[in-house]
Amino acid sequence: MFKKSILSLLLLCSSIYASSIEITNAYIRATPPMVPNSAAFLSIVNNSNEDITLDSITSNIVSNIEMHNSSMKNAVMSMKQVKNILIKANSSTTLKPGSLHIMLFGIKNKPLKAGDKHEFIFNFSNKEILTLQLSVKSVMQGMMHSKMKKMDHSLMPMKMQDETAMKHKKMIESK
Ligand SMILES: [Cu+2]
Repeated sequence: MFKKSILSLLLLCSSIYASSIEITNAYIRATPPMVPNSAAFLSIVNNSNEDITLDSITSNIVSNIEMHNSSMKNAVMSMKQVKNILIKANSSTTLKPGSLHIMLFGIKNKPLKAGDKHEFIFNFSNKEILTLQLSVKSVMQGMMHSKMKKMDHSLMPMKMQDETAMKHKKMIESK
């Protein structure tokens, strides 16, 4: 009985510690055979009373990972590398197409197939490190359709582009 309560106390402590950051709804966008880059999307929940930033992400499946933010300017979607992603205290930040995202450069074993899972390591400013298996999902079709419906067609560029297909201008501020 005594042993049991010690154990549950330990479990409780570790779960309190582990849950200050949660990553939910994470997926990697599936890629066609020749495409070298992809993107990952997810929500980060910060259950702590302090602002936290996501500072870096690593994975063995690609040669480089950057955090990006997309924006629409004069009907052209462009994106820019960001140093980190802020998750305010007791709040959450959502990475989604057309907005903040995780950019994956140089896929080592092309293509990224729907249904596969790959390990990613997330490093946060509070020294927490989360290791997650992210699923590959084919989301291109659905995303394109919903974009088309909302968009003014006269403003639409000749070729629809998204984070995966977009040319990456290196717009990184001097490191
Ligand atoms: Cu990007």
